[in-house]
Amino acid sequence: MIQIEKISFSIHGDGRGSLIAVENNKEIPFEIKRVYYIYGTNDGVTRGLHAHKKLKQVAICVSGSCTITLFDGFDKKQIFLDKPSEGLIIKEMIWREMHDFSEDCVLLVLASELYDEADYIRDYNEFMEAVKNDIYS
Ligand code: T46
Repeated sequence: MIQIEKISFSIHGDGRGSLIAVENNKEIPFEIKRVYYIYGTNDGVTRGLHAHKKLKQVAICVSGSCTITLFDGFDKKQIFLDKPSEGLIIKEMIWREMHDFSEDCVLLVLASELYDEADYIRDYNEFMEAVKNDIYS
C-alpha cells in the first residue's frame, strides 16, 4: 500500500501574522537543490502526469488548495493540500497528477535535484514497465 508521508512545519506566529521556515536535512529530508512554484492554473487543468526516476520532492500549498494523486504502480491515493504548514513528500518512482487547483493556489515545490528532463518518465506504459521490472530502484 502506498504510504502518504506529510511533514508538519512549526508556525512562528505573533501579533503580526505567521512565518514558516524550512531547512535542508531538518524539516526537509534532503538537501534542497531547486525550488519552483505553480500558480495561476487554469480551471479544470491537470498537471504532472509523470514520474521521476530519482528526484525527491516536498510539495507545499502555500496559498489556496489543490489535490495531488500519487500512484506507485499498485496503489493510488488522493491527497488534499490546503495548509502552508503541511508538506507532502513525493518520492522517486511515483506517478503524480495535480488537479482541482483553486484560483488562488500557489503550490511550492522543494526538489532534491536540479532540473533534468532525463529524470522524467512521461509515458504511463513506460512507468508501469519500469515498476514491474524494478528498473530504477
Ligand atoms: C513535478 C510536479 C509536481 C523547468 O525549466 N525547470 C523546472 O525546474 C521545472 C519543474 C520545469 N521546467 C519547465 C519544463 C516545462 O517546459 O517548465 C515547463 C513545465 O514543466 P512540467 O510540464 O514538467 O510541469 P508539471 O507541473 O507538469 O510538473 C512539475 C514538475 O516538472 C515535476 O517535477 O513533480 O510539478
